[in-house]
Amino acid sequence: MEPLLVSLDAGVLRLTLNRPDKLNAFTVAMTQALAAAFARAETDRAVRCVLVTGAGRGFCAGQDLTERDMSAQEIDLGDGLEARYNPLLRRMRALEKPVVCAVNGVAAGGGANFALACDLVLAARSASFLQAFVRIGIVPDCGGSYFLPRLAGTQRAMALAMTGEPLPAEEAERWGLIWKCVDDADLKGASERLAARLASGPTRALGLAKRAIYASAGNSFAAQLDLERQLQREIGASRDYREGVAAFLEKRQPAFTGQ
Ligand code: T3D
Repeated sequence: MEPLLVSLDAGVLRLTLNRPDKLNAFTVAMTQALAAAFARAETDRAVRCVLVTGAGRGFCAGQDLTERDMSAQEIDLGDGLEARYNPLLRRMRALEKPVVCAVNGVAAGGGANFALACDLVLAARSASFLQAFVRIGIVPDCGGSYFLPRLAGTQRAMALAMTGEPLPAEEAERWGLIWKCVDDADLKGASERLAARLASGPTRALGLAKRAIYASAGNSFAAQLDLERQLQREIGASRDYREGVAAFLEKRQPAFTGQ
């Protein structure tokens, strides 16, 4: 069984984590397939949005714990992060195209933080986010210690990391960890509609907006204004900008091509 299902249709690259019996826990093969899919999204102009979800009742239970050789004298967990997870997360955040995540069930450990690394996160009402790391005696990784305090504040981040208690999707929405919680039956439709809308948007402008918003965490106000000027200068040369203004003046919907 393929650990990751990949399909491209109408500008949307759909990635489905596909180990439903193991709640889509990450294996080496799955993270390698994810890296390849995001590499494709970088270069394939037909890809204008990425939509990630999980097969079955869970979204992703983090690293597959059966892959570790627990009989080894020394275990270097940093190796897996360096070789697979960190490059994947950097790649997702740097991709100048929107990445939508539809969290269909429990998202635990690296699975929760992989979801939070996506640009827009929708979750089914029955889903939950679980910083499972403490339960097995390790620290949050896959960007969790970066995302959680920024999105939810230090106290909430600390509580999630130190208790390992599941955070229900509705609470995750109230805390600003995710964009929206929807009824389970609506998750597929809502995430498909969002992805389709983004895939027919002004792709370059969406990508540069993503760059600007992520850059703001490390920038002063003055530096951010400079960045906005630089990006606006760049996007002002795009075909989509001309199309957007023409459509407004002609009182019609714009037909953006992503150029
Ligand atoms: O190692 C490194 O490289 C460092 C990097 C770490 C990144 C990480 O992600 S560390 C965190 C790893 N994940 C966890 O610790 C979570 C482990 N899973 C759970 O705590 C629970 O499964 C859940 C709370 C997520 C869900 O519980 P529940 O009761 O709904 O389902 P379940 O029965 O526990 O799981 C269903 C099956 O999936 C079960 O298999 P079985 O017994 O039916 O054959 C279970 O063993 C399997 N499964 C769930 N999570 C994992 C897993 N198998 C391997 N690895 C998992 N992480």
